[in-house]
Amino acid sequence: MSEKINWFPGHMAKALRQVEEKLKLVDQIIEIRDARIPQSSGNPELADIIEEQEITLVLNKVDLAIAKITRLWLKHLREQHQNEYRSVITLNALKGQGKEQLLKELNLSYNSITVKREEKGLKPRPLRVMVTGIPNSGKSTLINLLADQGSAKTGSKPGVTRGQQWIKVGNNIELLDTPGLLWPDITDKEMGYRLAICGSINPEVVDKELLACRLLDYLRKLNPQAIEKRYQVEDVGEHSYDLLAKIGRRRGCLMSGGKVDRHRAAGILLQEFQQGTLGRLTLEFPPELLEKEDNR
Ligand SMILES: Nc1nc2c(ncn2[C@@H]2O[C@H](COP(=O)(O)OP(=O)(O)OP(=O)(O)O)[C@@H](O)[C@H]2O)c(=O)[nH]1
Ligand SMILES: [Mg+2]
Repeated sequence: MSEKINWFPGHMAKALRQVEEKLKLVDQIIEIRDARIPQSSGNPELADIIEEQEITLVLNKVDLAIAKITRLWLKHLREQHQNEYRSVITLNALKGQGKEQLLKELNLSYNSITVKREEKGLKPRPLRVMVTGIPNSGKSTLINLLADQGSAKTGSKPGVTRGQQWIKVGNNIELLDTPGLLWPDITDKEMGYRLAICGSINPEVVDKELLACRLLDYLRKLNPQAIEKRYQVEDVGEHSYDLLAKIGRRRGCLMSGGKVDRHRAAGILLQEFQQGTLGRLTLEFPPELLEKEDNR
């Protein structure tokens, strides 16, 4: 595999320019991250282009992350990054856990811009919020949750939303759906793997077998029962490459001559993980937790 993960499709460069253009029009930003990878799912380019708008950080897909670690992330982000974010919220955009808190935040912002406008003698207008984040993080799903209707197209692959779209939430809020953004050079390979494992980078541009092995490394450490139960394999302690072959054999991924088709097995494993069938997993940890582990 090359030094950099080369995944930057042309439409994303355009999407970044469009986000920059629309920034002037919005009052606030909702930045969505994936609760399984709170660090890698934060786009460093976003911080560079946002000027005065306040950011509400949403850790989405909490149903797929390990709850205890999410709580630590929440504490870390609220305490160590309080100057960067207006608030940090956890969400399950599919089921709606966290919706009320998010709506409360947005209504508070609406009240505050309305008061400011009144002071200037201006009529009230809806709060304009840009929803941004990496591909597949759940931006369109969040918008549908708040708007109570299927206005935004969603899908399990990255790059579903291709253009921007304004969607109304009641009379007071307007949300701008935007295409997922990544940054052009992902030089940290491990970060790239984690993004691809969680479905934010098209798996076709990364080595699937390698990704599956990385995923098995994480699962083995944090949720080994998930592999044992799902694929009926024992001794998950062995090397991930061999474990992948075992899983392939269990799933009937065989080539002529009876050799295991690891590529197909890797596809199954990644898909099942991304669908949540393998249960909860968090791939990144707040620094406080890592320090504690180091001192053990
Ligand atoms: N389990 C779970 N799945 C979610 C959640 N939020 C979104 N999804 C799923 O994640 C996938 C991506 O959701 P989208 O809303 O299309 O993501 P997006 O950020 O708009 O993606 P792009 O438009 O491609 O950038 C879909 O299959 C959603 O059903 C969540 O909180 N939990
Ligand atoms: Mg979308």
